[in-house]
Formats: sequence, C-alpha cells, structure tokens
Amino acid sequence: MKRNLIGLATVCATFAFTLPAQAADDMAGMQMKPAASTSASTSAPKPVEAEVRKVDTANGKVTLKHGPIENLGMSAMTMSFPVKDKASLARLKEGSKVRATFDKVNGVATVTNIEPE
Ligand SMILES: [Cu+2]
Repeated sequence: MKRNLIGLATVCATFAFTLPAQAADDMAGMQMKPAASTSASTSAPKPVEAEVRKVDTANGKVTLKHGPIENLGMSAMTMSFPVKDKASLARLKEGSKVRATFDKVNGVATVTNIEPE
C-alpha cells in the first residue's frame, strides 16, 4: 500500500515536470481535492426523520430508527451511529422523534447534526 502510493507520487511528479504548465496546474488542482469529495454521492446531506431508540453517551453513539438517507444511499432501518457532537446526546430522549443529518466522517456514517423534532 505504502509502496504503491510512493510509486504513484513519483509518476505524478514526473508528469508534472513533463506536461505543459497549464496541464500541470490542472493536475495539482485535482490532487488538492480531499478524498471525501470524490466519493460523495450527488445529493447533499439533509435532515432525515428518525426516532431515538437508544442513547449511548459513554460511547458517543445513538441508535436511530431512521428514514431513507439519500446522501448515504441508505434505506430506512434501525441502526447505531457515532455522533459528531457528543454533547447533543444529552438533549435526546429514548423514544423521541428527531431530525438527524448524516454524513460520512472518515468513511463512517455519522450523525453530524441532530435536533429534537
Ligand atoms: Cu441505516
């Protein structure tokens, strides 16, 4: 893995030197993009209706019965998520309805915002 990355970096560096200045600039721009933006789906995160099933403050997680999450390509189900803002868990009550926004953080489906409905 590490060896491949080094090999790739070497190839890119070689191209940057041999290509015309404009092309090299384009390539640099492409490399600047964070990995997350290239793997993100077309729809932006938006609040999803959900019901709190379990609040796990010790581990910073919440179990939600959620509706379809378009931006993650996930259908309705009940599952546990890590929560970005651990403090928000204190406002949640098991059995209550919420509106939650989900996004991938380091490749993991995470609750990035959660508000009581
Ligand atoms: Cu799910």
